[in-house]
Amino acid sequence: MAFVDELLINCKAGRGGDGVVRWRQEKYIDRGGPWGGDGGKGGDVYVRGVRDVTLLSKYKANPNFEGGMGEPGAGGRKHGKDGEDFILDLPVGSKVSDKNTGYSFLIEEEGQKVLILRGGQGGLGNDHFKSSLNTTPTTATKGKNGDKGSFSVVVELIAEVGFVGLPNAGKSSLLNVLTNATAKIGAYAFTTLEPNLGSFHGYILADIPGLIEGASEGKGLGIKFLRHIKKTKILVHLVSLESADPITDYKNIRNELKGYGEGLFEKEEIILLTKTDVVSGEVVEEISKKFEEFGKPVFSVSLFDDVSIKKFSDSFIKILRSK
Ligand SMILES: Nc1nc2c(ncn2[C@@H]2O[C@H](COP(=O)(O)OP(=O)(O)OP(=O)(O)O)[C@@H](O)[C@H]2O)c(=O)[nH]1
Ligand SMILES: [Mg+2]
Repeated sequence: MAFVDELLINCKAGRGGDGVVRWRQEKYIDRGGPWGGDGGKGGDVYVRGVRDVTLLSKYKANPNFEGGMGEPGAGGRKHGKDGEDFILDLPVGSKVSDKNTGYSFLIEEEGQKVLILRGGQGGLGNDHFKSSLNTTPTTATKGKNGDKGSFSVVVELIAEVGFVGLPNAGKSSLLNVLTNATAKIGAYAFTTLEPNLGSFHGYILADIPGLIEGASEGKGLGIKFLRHIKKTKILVHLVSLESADPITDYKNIRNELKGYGEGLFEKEEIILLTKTDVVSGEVVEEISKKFEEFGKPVFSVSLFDDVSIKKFSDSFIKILRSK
């Protein structure tokens, strides 16, 4: 199932039940006094945070949700039953915006429940309208419609680590090696079109589509995927040594992070030089030294060198645990 991280949902709270006209049943008395009860209130609509990032894909085919209708009142001044509330589960990390009012909020925690639409009030039964002047009111009111609204839901994944880099830098390959993920890997740019997640010693790593120079102006796949790594604690910036100019590649991506804003540029970063197998050991050392001048931790790996992967993985877990 395709990963869906944006969806427009239509919601309607329940309609209130109608009030009714009823008369007390008494022997020999035609209208033994008003006795009609009020209608029940329509069900409200809530959203609730759940740890399941696949939810939006499940809603996509039919993104319409409705609270239950209130039941009509009854004789004996009986109040109709209130309509059932509708609770829509959304992934933790969803930003919900009301399309009409512009009001928006973030679902930050599992179990967090937010009222988004109120059910309609129930109508009044004729018992409500009796007075000394009118002892036999024949009026009852209809239940009110519940609130309606359209909401945009945008999911920002809750990952602790984000992988960034040019297409083909080896981000998805690394994710697959370090975690249980089975991300698609390809010897061409933009293999990854949707974020991939994997768990590394319990930390969630997010591999996002590759960035290119000008991404913040819409080049390549753009930078909208960066929102998924906004909340990460740390970025791993992968730079392939296949490139003729890894330093420029690195700076270009840094520029795009800066263009995006949201604190990504300032976020703590590990530099990871990849594909060390395509150059000599001396070149790896020379380039590593240049990268160390950025004042950040620098590691180098090759998929074909288990020792390099183990070395990076051991240091990486130490860095994560120190956060
Ligand atoms: N020689 C060599 N090739 C590698 C290494 N790591 C990855 N590759 C190859 O590089 C290519 C790109 O790898 P991916 O993991 O798909 O790269 P990516 O950064 O996820 O790319 P996008 O999804 O397009 O952004 C694939 O053909 C991989 O097999 C490595 O350490 N050495
Ligand atoms: Mg990829």
